[in-house]
Amino acid sequence: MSETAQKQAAFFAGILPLRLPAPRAAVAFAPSNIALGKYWGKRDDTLNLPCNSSLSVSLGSMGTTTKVSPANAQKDEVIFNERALEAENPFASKILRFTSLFRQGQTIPLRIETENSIPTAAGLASSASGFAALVSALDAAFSLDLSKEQQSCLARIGSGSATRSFWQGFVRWDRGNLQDGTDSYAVPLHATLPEFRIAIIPVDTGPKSQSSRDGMNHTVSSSPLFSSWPDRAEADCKIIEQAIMERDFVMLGETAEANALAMHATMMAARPALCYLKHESWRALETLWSARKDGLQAYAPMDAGANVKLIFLQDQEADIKSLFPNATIIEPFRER
Ligand code: 2P0
Repeated sequence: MSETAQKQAAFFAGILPLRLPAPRAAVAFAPSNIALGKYWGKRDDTLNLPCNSSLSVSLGSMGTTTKVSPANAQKDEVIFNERALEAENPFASKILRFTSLFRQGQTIPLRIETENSIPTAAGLASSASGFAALVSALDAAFSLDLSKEQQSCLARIGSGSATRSFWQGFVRWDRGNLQDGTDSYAVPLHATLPEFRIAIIPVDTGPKSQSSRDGMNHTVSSSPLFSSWPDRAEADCKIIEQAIMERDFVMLGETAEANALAMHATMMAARPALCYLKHESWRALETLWSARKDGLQAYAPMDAGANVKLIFLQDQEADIKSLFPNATIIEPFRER
């Protein structure tokens, strides 16, 4: 076993019981999320420990539903959007690698059926909701009754942003301080903002030029601006949380946009430069900034991709729709 696999196996062993009981069929849903205070940079690449805390809003019914059940044959099966995948498929192998860590070497063949309700055209990453739904379904299938915080910790090994996909609404992922990673998980914020809206403006729905994982590691190791990022990002999370609690949307929006642009600045200063934004992304940002001078209250928490996301309150929705007719509007606090 490689050193990485050994360290990850020890982390799973610290949370899960030594022997898993026989599984039953179980289904779980997890929402996708968009960070308002971004996670960018790891202090430990094996345990996915971040350099800074991050804070997100979940996307309501947009997410992943995963069913885990005992396999029909003696081998694992992965079905994605009703299509059986070969074990070598990159998506299937990521899921199976994680599932093997969860089983801790026990031979328990599983059938894993997973579906995304995120429109492909929205160009949203699905690894956050994917790993959160997988962990929730595994927890239920093996009747483990792990706490959400424990599940958040486990999902982190699959994908950092998955820590935040166990709750609806606003969620904070605390960076933690321990080297063993047991204090780095997400918690929900007890605040709702029913008028909160998200617009997703699709720019490019193809694969990214560089995965977030590679992009983060490249930024940490080569960007001269990165040294100032963790403290700034930590402070921004605190300001955003306070703005949420005080229902100060302008403070929330301005800080989230500034935080996202600072993240992009650290990437662009990397050597060689890393830029996820495309011509169309900049055009949308210029349209936004120009409309803001005329009174529009909307802000862009740009992610590590070309698609543009806007946050605003309900009373701005008509203006957003007329400025960006192809936007998908999400109401994260809508009752389901
Ligand atoms: C975030 N992103 O906070 C940040 C902002 C992208 C930009 O988390 O390496 O797929 O699997 O932990 O979680 C995307 O990265 O990366 C991400 P890994 P992940 O949402």
